[in-house]
Amino acid sequence: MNLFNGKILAVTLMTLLTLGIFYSYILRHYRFVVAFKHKDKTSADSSAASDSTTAANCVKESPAINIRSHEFSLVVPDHLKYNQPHLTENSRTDVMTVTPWLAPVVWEGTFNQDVLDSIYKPKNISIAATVFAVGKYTMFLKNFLESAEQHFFVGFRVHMHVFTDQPNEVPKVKMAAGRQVMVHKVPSLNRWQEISARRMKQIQDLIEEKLRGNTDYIFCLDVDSKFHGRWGTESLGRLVTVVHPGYYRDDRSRFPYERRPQSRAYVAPGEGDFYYCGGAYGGLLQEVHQLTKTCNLNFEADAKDGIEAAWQEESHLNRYMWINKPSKVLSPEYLWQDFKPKNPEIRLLRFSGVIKNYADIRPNV
Ligand code: UD2
Repeated sequence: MNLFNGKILAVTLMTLLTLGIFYSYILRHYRFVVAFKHKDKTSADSSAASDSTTAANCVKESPAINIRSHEFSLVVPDHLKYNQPHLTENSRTDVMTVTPWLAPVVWEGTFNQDVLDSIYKPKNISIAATVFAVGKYTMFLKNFLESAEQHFFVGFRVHMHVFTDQPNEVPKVKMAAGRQVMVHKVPSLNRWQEISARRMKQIQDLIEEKLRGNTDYIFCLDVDSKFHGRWGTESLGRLVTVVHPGYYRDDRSRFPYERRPQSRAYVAPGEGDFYYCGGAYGGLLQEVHQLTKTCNLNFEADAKDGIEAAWQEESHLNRYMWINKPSKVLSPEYLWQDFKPKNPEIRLLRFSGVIKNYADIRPNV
C-alpha cells in the first residue's frame, strides 16, 4: 500500500514539474513574440503605422483596435525644418485663437501650412465640396470653379459636386490631375428659401449614396462666392464651421438666431457662442452626415408644424453647433462679403460672397 502511495506521489510530482517547465517555456516564447511584434511596430515610420494606437514606449500588447481616422495621427516626415514655435509668443494677439471648449480658431498667422500639408499629403486624403446652382445662380459657377482650382486644396484630390437644374450650363473648367467636377441634376424650386434649405437633404443623400467609403472630408459651400486666397489643410477637422462676417464683432443678443421657441432651431436669449454661416461648413464625412441629417429632420418637422426658421438651414446649423461644438472654427477670412470693407484683423481674404442683386437672381423676393 505504502509503496503504491509513494508511486502516485512521484508521478504527480513529475507531472507538476513537467507542466511547470512547459508553462515557463510558453511564457518566455510569448514575451519574445510580443517584444518582436512591438519592435516592428515602433520602428515603422509611416503615418499608416501611427494611425493605430501604438505609443512609442508602450510595453504591453494592446488588443487589435482598428480605428483609422485622419484626425488621430499627425505624423510629419522626419527632419522637416520649420520655425520653432514658442509657448510665450503668439503670432496673433488681436483675435481669439481658441474657443472656450479648446477648438482652434483659424486665422492667417496661426498655422504653418508646410507642416500641415506634410501631415496630410502622405495620407492621400480625398475631399468633396458641394455647391448648388439652381435657376440664375448658374451664372456664379465659372468664377467659383476657376478660383477653386487656384486656391482650394491645391495639390489634393478634390471632387466638386455641382447640383443644378441645368446641367448644360455648367462651364467646362480645366482641372488639375486628381480633381474633377461631378454634376447632379436637381429640380428647380419656386422659393429661394426652399432651394437653400433643401441642400441639407441633398448633401445627406450624396454622402449616403455616393461618397461613403471613398471620401474623407466634405465642405458645403455657397456658389455666389469666389476664392481669393489659400483654403487648405488648415481647415481640416472633425466638425468645421465658419464664423459669419456680419456678426463676429457683435454681442450675442444681436445674432439673428431663430428666436421662436416653437422652432427646433430655437436658441434662447443669453445662449449661443458665435453666429455661423450657412454658406460654408464641413468636416469628416460621418460628422457632416450627422449634421445634415439632423438639420434636415428638424427643418421638415418644423415645416409640418407650419414654421420656417428665420434663416432656414443656417438657423438649424447654428442650433446644431451650439449643442454639438465644432472641433475647428474658421475665422471670417473663410467667408467674407465683397460689399464689406476688409477689417484689420482679416489679414488674408480667402473666400468671399460676391455682390449680387437678389431681386434679379432669386425666383421670389
Ligand atoms: C445666407 C447664407 C446661405 C443660406 C441662406 C439662408 C452665407 C454666406 N449665406 O445667404 O448659405 O444659409 O443665408 O437660407 O452664409 N441658391 C440657388 N438658387 C437660388 C437661390 C439659392 O442655387 O435661386 C443656392 C446657392 O448655392 C446659394 C445658396 O443657395 O449660394 C444660398 O442662397 P443665397 O446665397 O441667396 O442666400 P443668402 O445670400 O441669404
